[in-house]
Amino acid sequence: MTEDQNKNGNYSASNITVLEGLEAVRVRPAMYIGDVNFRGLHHLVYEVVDNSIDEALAGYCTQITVNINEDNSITVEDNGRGIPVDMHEKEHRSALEVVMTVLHAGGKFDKGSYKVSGGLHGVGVSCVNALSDHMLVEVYRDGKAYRQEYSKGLPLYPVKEIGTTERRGTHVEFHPDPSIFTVTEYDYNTLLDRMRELAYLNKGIDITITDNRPDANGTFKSNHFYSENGLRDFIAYLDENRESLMPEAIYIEGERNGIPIEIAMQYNSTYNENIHSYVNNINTHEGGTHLAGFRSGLTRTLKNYADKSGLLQKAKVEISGDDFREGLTAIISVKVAEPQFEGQTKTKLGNTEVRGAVDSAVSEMLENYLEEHPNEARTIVEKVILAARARQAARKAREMVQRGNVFSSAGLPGKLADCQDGDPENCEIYFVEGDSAGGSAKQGRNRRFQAILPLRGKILNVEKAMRHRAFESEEIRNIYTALGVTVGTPEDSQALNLSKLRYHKVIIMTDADVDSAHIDTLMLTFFFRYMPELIENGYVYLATPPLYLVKKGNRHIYCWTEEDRIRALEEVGDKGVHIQRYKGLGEMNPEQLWETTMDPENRQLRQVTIDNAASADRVFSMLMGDDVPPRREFIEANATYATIDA
Ligand code: 0RA
Repeated sequence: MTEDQNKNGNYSASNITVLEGLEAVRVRPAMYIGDVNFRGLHHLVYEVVDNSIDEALAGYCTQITVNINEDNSITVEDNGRGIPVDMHEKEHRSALEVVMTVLHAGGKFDKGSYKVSGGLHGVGVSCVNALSDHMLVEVYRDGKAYRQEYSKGLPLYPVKEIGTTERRGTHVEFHPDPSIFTVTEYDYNTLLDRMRELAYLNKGIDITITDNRPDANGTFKSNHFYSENGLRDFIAYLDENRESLMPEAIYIEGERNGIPIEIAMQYNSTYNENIHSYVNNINTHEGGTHLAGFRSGLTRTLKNYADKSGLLQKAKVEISGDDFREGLTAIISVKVAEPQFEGQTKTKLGNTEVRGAVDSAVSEMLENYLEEHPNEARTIVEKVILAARARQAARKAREMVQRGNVFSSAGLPGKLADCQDGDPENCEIYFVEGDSAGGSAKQGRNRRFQAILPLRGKILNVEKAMRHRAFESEEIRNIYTALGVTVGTPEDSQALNLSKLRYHKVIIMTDADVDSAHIDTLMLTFFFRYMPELIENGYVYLATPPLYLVKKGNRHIYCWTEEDRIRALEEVGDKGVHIQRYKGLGEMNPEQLWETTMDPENRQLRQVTIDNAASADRVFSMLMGDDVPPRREFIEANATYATIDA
């Protein structure tokens, strides 16, 4: 505790509290920021930006800039009021120091309104400070500039005045502590997606993000976001590659029982439901009461309208809740004073009062909309009727899928080479492209815990297919039956029952070429649209076969990248060396395939995660939709998966 600082040069109770707090964060960082890997690293930025967003929502800030610096430190600047710097009576130090060093100090300086943004973990800037080997804050307030610096959360000196200024606002710089994080390099696209999302969710704020690390061509990236129309702009962005059925999105903005509610929705010609929900700017992947309120309000209002219009009786078809959401893209954003987050990943809103608030806002505004827009109303009802008809066909197909699962092994696909272990936790299934690679994999595998399902070429592009077509596809049915999962609960007819999942690692294994990248994308599209729970729980992986084998005498070095290859050549010298370029899995014999790609000791599995669901949604609609030119551009520009962090 020798570094503990106090104006009087001695310890006080509050100093000790600070040290204990910071120590707790450094000992168990994952408890505060989720993890110490890629996600946690990026979470630090969101935590700092959230403070500026709060200042903007309070009405005092219009501009936020984010910079990734050359050393992978981050600078966040805003033009808000600036963090207060006056002396804190009890604590004998500046308010700024308290905000920066005391866990959960944010609330002590209440701005008169509740804190609306706030990361999933909502841990505050002091937590970022504790996990940074260096942090610097400058405040520009009342014509003066102030500064303080920290290391691992401890101030290096008391807050000092550094001069006069015309500016107003806060400047925060931090460098994540490499002894804490397993990954220390920031990904521009990940931060970019989040800044874009924040700009749409909080209209009227200017957000600029810049990457000051030169890329291979020596250029720098910078993007500016500003949304005038909020969620309406967000919908237009998400549906850019889909064919809209309406001239503009339906928009709802208002407040119910003190809960601000903003919703935009639009029907398109696809068959997918794309609903993204947010609470206090946090994406609630698992939904919750706000989503339930939206669904019930939407269903009831549209059903009433359809009944009244007489179109329904003519169609003679029974409509279910799902039918109202086919081809619907919607964003629901609510601000809740004391959100209760539940669920496996703590992204499900539990506050019961929100359900009725959203339901009533949706019903009232949608009713007005339908009255005032009879043409759009008719389009929607016709779309719903089509969906209901397709659903009846889909149910038959789906029942076939589910019936298969009742007879355990007897019902498994003939092509599946199953494993012996009965505990799903230990088991893996490889989806392998083509029968020849499938053959190698079957011979090379460890049959105790590894199952192989060869896939015939390209699976159905589910982005363009109606649901019953997907369930009719033999390959897709094989995937369901092999995995053992069933679809549909009384609550949600599209939910996946994971309790019967037979393998906790679902591995896509394809060649390392462009065609295979397309197969990977088709598979991932299928998992993203039909089994998102599988990805969310971290069960989906991509296998990575090596690109080269460098051989000299009896030395064999497998190489996964160009750099690996260069390093290998340096190691063995290039005299008498033989380099084999693997064009496909089929070129490897079973032993090689096991050694390089399947053996848990040596293989490099990439876990598929969804960092930003809205962005992933848009990417999939672009990659797999009808509009070919952007797809080609995208594939040419991106060797790997844009927002799918593998
Ligand atoms: C506490 C009180 C006030 C402003 C802030 C915090 C504040 C914090 C951050 C963090 C990043 N940017 C920020 N901008 C403001 C209000 C102070 C007042 O009443 O003037």
